[in-house]
Amino acid sequence: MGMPSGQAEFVVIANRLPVDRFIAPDGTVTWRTSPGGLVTALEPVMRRKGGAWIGWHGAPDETLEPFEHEGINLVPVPLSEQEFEEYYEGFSNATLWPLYHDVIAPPEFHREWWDSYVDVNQRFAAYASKIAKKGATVWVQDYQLQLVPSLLRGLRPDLSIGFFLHIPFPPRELFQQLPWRRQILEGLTGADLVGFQLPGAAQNFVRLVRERVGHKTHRGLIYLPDGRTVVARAYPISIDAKAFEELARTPGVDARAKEIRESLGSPKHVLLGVDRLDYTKGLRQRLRAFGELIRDGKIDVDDAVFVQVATPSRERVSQYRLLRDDIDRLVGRINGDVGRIGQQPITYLHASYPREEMAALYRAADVMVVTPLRDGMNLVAKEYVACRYDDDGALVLSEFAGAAAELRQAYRVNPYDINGMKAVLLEAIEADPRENARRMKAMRKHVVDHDIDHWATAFLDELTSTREPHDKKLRPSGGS
Ligand code: ADQ
Repeated sequence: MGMPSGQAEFVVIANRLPVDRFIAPDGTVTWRTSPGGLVTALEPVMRRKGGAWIGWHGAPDETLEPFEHEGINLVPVPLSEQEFEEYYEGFSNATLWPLYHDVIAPPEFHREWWDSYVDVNQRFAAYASKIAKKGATVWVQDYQLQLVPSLLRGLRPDLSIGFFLHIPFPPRELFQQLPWRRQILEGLTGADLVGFQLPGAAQNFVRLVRERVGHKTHRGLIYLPDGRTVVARAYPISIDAKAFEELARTPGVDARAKEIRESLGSPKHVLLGVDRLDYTKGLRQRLRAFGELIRDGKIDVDDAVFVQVATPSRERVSQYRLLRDDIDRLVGRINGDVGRIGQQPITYLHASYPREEMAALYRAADVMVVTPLRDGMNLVAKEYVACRYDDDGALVLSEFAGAAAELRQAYRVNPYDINGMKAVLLEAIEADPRENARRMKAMRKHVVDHDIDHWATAFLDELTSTREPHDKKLRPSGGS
């Protein structure tokens, strides 16, 4: 490896590097930092500590040397085409993703996918063990890398290892389906600190470790036979709220928001949904509810427009292809059934936008509709709130999004209850501006006080606080 071994005091390990590659027509290659809160939050720590980020660079069957980008050392991990299919599309996104999201889609269990997941996790751990300085802090991200904590601890017992799960952690009734349940639990207990979005997820994890692995636990603590104590706790992730607000206040964004409303025919009410095209996001339910409100005559097609931005993702996984066709058809049907010439009730876009355009969309929307069937957090809800600096606008939020635990003043919905959702959508559309202001103000305060920096600092402070070995007398662990 090009990067000097054993130099990094702080290491982030994530499935993807925080950069995207652009190749100009003349062949010059440039890397651009991918938009995302995680890099922004970790950048200062990275710079201060000479940190490194280990992750896949996005192209299969290609090996790249480590390189520096905007002051951060990037260490690309190669994946073969077959590993991309089995470890990433397969085990990560067709086994773990649906299993951890309430089995909304049936998870597939394939032994070859698991083998590939183990191999790739071993590779990530090996890279980290090579570049981390003695006693360094390593932060492993998300469900693709749940075995890395214990694999890395096996190689480098001197490190402080943290893990954060961005998606929900399921209750035992669902987790038990996984043929490799014990290996995953043991993989995670290699970390000193295991972070989740919600306290309930941390409780699910601790309970499973007690029952399945047989370790002694007390509340959020797990006592291991080797004297280590693993802490499991909730750290709800957030956004760079200040940056979003500043962007939203720029004249360019303001002008663009007005332009968007005009292009939509200056309707009285603009409703907005912004999601990755994913079956967990409740797109079908929300569009049905909106279509029925027009059909029932509760809203006039001349008064309201629903803008749904859905970025295609994981397009080679069959569940995602089916979903895309399903939503395409539904939008066509609703527009065909209740639209008029020059009046399409749903404007549907498969696009990925720069931040400025996202901020302009948030500024243009009177009602933001976030209705996942299950979501670890949902940053879109927080981004909308951060951009509403006039304390106007209404947020409709599913009770199954992690964000619902914090954004308590949102118009709350159960996305499985279409009639309930219709009633709440109507309530949000017709709400008194003073009522919306009261709600938005409280939510904005929360998001500003609990931003991404607050999240990263809280996690890293706990991870780097020293913990003496516990003196619990433990029997050899059992479990299955
Ligand atoms: P996601 O499932 O991807 O994240 P979310 O939290 O909503 O969901 O984050 C999506 C991000 O992508 C937002 O920052 C949003 O602005 C951006 N985005 C969405 N559509 C876009 C578009 N068309 N163009 C440009 N940007 C777009 C996972 C979990 C979540 C958890 C996050 C972070 O599923 O529950 O909140 O990780 O932990």
